[in-house]
Amino acid sequence: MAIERTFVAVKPDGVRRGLISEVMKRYQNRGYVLCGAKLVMPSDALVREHYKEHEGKPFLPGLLAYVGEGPVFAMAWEGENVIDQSRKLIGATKPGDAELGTIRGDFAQVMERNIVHSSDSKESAEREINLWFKPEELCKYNIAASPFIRA
Ligand code: 3AN
Repeated sequence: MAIERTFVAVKPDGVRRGLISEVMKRYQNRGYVLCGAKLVMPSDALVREHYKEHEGKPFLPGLLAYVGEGPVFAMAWEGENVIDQSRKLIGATKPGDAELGTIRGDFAQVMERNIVHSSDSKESAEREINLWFKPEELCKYNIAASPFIRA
């Protein structure tokens, strides 16, 4: 267990459905610390780089068009084991497999409009935070409730 940072994004469907605050609320309720946040109209190059692991997959063009349309609400969150925990908060990639109570389980129906992204490993978290944020856009601070959240 360790304090980590992860990259989370509300995708264009989530932004256009007015779900930014709903997504943020779930991370804040859990006691995670918001380190960076911004609304972005991403360039094609940025979206392509973000999804480079999917190069060559048949769904990539549709994925690039969906996310590339923007806006994307990009966030970095910090907390205990947050990379894995954030994946649990968002739920399974296929909303039909996502548990109720997760973001995708509560708000999405299909994989092509699944509202949020969250890094799936330490390496992806570091890569994605560096891709979407400049170092000066990230803040390090303690929230007032931290003594009650972490022992
Ligand atoms: P996750 O977003 O849960 O990390 P990934 O990284 O496997 O899932 O996929 C990234 C995004 O690509 C998904 N959120 C989804 O929008 C899309 N995607 C993944 N697999 C498929 C697929 N088989 N068909 C259509 N879209 C897909």
